[in-house]
Amino acid sequence: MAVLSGLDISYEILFIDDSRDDTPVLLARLAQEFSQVRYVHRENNRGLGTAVVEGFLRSLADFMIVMDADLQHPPELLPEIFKQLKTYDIVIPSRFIQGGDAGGLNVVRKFISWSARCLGRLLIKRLRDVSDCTGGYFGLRRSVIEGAPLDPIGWKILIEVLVKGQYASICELPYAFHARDAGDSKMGLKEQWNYLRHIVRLMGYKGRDQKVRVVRL
Ligand SMILES: Nc1nc2c(ncn2[C@@H]2O[C@H](COP(=O)(O)OP(=O)(O)OP(=O)(O)O)[C@@H](O)[C@H]2O)c(=O)[nH]1
Ligand SMILES: [Mg+2]
Repeated sequence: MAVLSGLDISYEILFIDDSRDDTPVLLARLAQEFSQVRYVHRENNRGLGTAVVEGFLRSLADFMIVMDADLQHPPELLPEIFKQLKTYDIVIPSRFIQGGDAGGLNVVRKFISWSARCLGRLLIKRLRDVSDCTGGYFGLRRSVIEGAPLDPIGWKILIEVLVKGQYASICELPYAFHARDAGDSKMGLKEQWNYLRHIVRLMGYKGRDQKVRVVRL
């Protein structure tokens, strides 16, 4: 909110919460205090990908930005993402272009993340020109996913959007992904397995051919 209040836009922050702890109590308090905050609490946790789809369905906005709730995705980038969404259909902050940094991951995680990206880009044409297709920070125009049959497995909602969405342009912005400073990671073997299942399912998806321009800033 500190970042967004400097912009002359109306916005909302929508939390999709699958927790089993006291998070809904905290979110209710926040929503009461700040009219820009809304939240949805789901009883049956169906994972990060479906949480984002739920967010898309609940939002009425023309421009939407997806980010992790632990603030590893720097909110300082929100104004730039928003600005570029006026020109491009999808805006993807990337750790892997000049000026970007994936320092928040240890060596093992970096290797797993690199293999996952290589595999996705090798097997799925629409991921080929995108340097950070496995990240969770991105912005999009509503028109990209309107009518798209989004049905992700696991976490990687961006690959689902890139394969099933309708868009003509993508903008990549460099950013630094810093280490989490509290709590435990939820990324584990199960999510890596889900990613493989997701890739296999998307390989079978017959989308329309579309020409896409990818611009790196
Ligand atoms: N709604 C919902 N969100 C989730 C779920 N699992 C993870 N998330 C969100 O996804 C983000 C990424 O999960 P993290 O555990 O932080 O994993 P990571 O950022 O890839 O890796 P770390 O560097 O270890 O934090 C979290 O910050 C949450 O916002 C889930 O089951 N439901
Ligand atoms: Mg995290």
